[in-house]
Amino acid sequence: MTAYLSSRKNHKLADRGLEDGASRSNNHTEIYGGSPRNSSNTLDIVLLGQTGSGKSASGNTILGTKCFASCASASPVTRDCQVTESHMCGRQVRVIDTPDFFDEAIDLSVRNEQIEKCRQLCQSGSCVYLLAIQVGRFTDGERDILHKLQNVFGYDIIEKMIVLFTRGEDLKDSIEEFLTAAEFHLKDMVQHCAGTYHVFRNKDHNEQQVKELMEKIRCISGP
Ligand SMILES: Nc1nc2c(ncn2[C@@H]2O[C@H](COP(=O)(O)OP(=O)(O)OP(=O)(O)O)[C@@H](O)[C@H]2O)c(=O)[nH]1
Ligand SMILES: [Mg+2]
Repeated sequence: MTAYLSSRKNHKLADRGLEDGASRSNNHTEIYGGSPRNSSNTLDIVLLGQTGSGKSASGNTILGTKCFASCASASPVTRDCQVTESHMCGRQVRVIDTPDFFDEAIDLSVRNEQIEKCRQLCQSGSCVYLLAIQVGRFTDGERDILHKLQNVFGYDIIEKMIVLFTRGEDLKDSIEEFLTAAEFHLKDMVQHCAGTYHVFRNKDHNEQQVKELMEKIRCISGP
């Protein structure tokens, strides 16, 4: 079994940090890419994952509107962390869209800047990470991504992480059947990520999938 460490004492290692080498109101207060701002009741939802995995599309699904640029592309579309703030499910939520911090198509110095920016943006007490993975496309890069994210954001990140499968419409069977038949590394990853996962169909304007996700988030982050 892969060792995804979760001990706080390992934070020092992680602090070295940079990469080496649902009733929705649609009441978006603003979109900005800059400084952290937060109140104690604010929930940060951070979208992480490989280029093209559906991070920005999932952010738009959560917010119920197209806030983040999302399209099919051979190169990374999102290159700068962006935040959109909205009131949903009775609390203030900040959705943070990120670039793929490990995509070598983006300069290492730019990626390191973005990692630092993301860290600064996630300064609320309540932060949940969504790891976007396309259904049926689990790559070598995705196998390693959890370790890389732990190195950058701390080993405890997995306790606040939900695997978010995108392109849910591509599932032939239920997600449970899909996971039963899935390769070991994917099962292992899901098991370690707060023990939970969710499926999005980002082309469907279906609020139920968002309500269900917000309920899973509430279980992890508290009310
Ligand atoms: N059919 C379908 N397409 C999806 C889904 N989620 C994302 N996509 C498509 O996948 C492509 C990539 O999605 P993005 O949201 O731009 O992916 P990203 O992870 O933000 O990519 P980068 O910003 O480049 O890192 C886009 O064409 C989306 O429309 C989904 O659930 N179903
Ligand atoms: Mg994007």
